[in-house]
Amino acid sequence: MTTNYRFSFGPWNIHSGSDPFGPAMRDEFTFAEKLEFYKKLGFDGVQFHDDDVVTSADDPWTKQESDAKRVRQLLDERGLVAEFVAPRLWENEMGIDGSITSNSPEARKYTLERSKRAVDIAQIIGTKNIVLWPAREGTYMREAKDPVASIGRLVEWMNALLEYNKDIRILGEMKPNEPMDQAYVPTVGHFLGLASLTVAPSRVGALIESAHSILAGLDPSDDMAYALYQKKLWSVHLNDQNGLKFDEDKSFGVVDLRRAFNQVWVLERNGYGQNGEFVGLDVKALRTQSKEKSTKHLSNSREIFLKLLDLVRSLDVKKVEGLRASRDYEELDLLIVNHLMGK
Ligand code: 3MF
Ligand code: MG
Repeated sequence: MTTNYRFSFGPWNIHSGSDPFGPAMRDEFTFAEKLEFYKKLGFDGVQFHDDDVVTSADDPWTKQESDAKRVRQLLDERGLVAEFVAPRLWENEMGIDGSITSNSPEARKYTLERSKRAVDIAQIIGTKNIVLWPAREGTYMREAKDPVASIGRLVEWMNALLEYNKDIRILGEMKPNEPMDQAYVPTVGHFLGLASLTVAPSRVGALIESAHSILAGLDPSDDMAYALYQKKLWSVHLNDQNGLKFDEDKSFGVVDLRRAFNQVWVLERNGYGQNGEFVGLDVKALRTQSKEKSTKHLSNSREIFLKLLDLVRSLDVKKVEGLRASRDYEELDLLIVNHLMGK
């Protein structure tokens, strides 16, 4: 059965080019303008933070509810689907030192209430997927928090949401650092270990971002394989990354084509997408792009994925198996590189 892949991205993936060292370089498209790009660029799924859906996650619920209904209507009219909602806990002042793992009981209370609203928003826009990117759930300096208590707080947060709504699923998107110096749950392996301790392990899975695995010094395709074996790979954020530095969110495959090929390979050969999973692209346009040309990173990433998919599908599997059996990995190296070069 061949998968007909569906692609997704979030409104933050079309942006004005600001970075920690300089301001915006192009005007921001409005949310409504961004929505028009989806189908044109070949995408069907929209990823959201809670406050991508509502004007402010601190507005009274009645206002948030009407905002969310309006967004649902915009999606429906355009034949688009909401893939997930992620509470954007890391921008609020309350989350200055972490939200779930904050030392402040008041901040933790705010976090849980806001997360429950994110679940309600998800329900209105039509998705069961809640993504947890635990941005500030770690430390700037080791002694700042109790590390054991912090792990417990992450599990308690998940339990509270899983109990709050019995339909939702939590997808952990782990990253080892940035904005924090050290994250408490740095990899998918750490996260799925905790998943098994929750009140509903079958409703806790993963979203794996290529760059996040690379930043942890790991191979993204192996991280994906680990989650796929457990039937817990429910979304991906494909992109690329030049070594262990800040999270670059480069277009998929532009740094290391072979590493990208291996990600497509592991997804395709293991039925990813056959239960409706999206191929998410968490990519950013370079700051140097003009506004009119600031969506190419999305269509390029999609195109590179589809071209690599052709290569995965046309790879001579018998040859690969033969070379594995005879342990001739030098020949296998050449086979793969030649295949990538179209030889
Ligand atoms: C950070 C990320 C985030 C998450 C997003 C959804 C802003 O490295 O990858 O992008 O993907 O918040 O969880
Ligand atoms: Mg991401």
